[in-house]
Amino acid sequence: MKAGVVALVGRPNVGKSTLLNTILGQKVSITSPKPQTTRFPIQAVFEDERGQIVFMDTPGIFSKVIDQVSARINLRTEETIEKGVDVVVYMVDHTRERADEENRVLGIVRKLKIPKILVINKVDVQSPTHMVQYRFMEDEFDQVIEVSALENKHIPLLLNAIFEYLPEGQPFIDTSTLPQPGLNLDSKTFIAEIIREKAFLNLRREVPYAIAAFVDDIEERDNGVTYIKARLLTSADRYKGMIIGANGSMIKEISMAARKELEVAANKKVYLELTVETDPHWIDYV
Ligand SMILES: Nc1nc2c(ncn2[C@@H]2O[C@H](COP(=O)(O)OP(=O)(O)OP(=O)(O)O)[C@@H](O)[C@H]2O)c(=O)[nH]1
Ligand SMILES: [Mg+2]
Repeated sequence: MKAGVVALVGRPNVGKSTLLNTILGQKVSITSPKPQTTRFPIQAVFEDERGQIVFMDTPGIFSKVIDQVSARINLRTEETIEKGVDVVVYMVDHTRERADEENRVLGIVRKLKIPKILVINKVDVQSPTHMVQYRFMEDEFDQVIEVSALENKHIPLLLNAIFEYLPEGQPFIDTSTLPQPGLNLDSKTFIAEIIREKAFLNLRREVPYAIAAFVDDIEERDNGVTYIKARLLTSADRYKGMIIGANGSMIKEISMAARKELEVAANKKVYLELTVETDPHWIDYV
């Protein structure tokens, strides 16, 4: 049997969380077209007859730290990959140029003395492509695999490679004790993440980077409805206005999208009471 920890690393937006969701066959990590959607390492467990893989989805590392949020996020990623990881899956997006940012992440990964798999993602997209620039990195890796995380292409090849490099051992996470199948997140955090994803998908420009989501209460009512009380916290009044939108249209949109997804995930009716607050300490919830 094989068992170990695999870190998914790469710059923002390459598709790390999408890959994790595809491998697990369920949503465990939120995704969006905006960089640094993932803010803290998310642990999810994959098991089959070959053994157990504990995946760590990490936030994409920014080359230039532009604010307090990304400084905190970068640090978390670096700390995660420096301890207790058996195999690193380094993901790149061939549709974007390599640039400085990639070199920064590569610099961090280069120092690790563990097996490394280079995963070139988004091969469902043919153009634009900078494949040559990424193929150039292959000497530094034990194996290179081209995949489409979104379209579930070549994922079994990747799993084969991971099991090949994973150490022999017994599974060390008892998945039957996890709050949700395969996923090591409590429900408040999971719900807050779904809400934050909908905010990321709907809000423009810098607003997503000035918010945090927080769940205050989850209650199973007698009528079978799950009642959830949650808040979006933001740094400034001008953002609060944008999150609420004209006549409350934006917050309604975010709230409805989150509720729909939570209803499907929980297979129950959900009532979501979502409010927006300006909170100078919002960053403590990031
Ligand atoms: N065409 C295509 N798009 C993809 C693929 N994988 C991911 N994407 C898209 O790329 C965007 C970013 O995906 P994420 O999974 O959030 O990326 P990430 O690497 O986790 O990003 P951070 O959490 O910000 O570091 C989303 O819009 C995805 O739908 C793929 O294989 N093909
Ligand atoms: Mg992510």
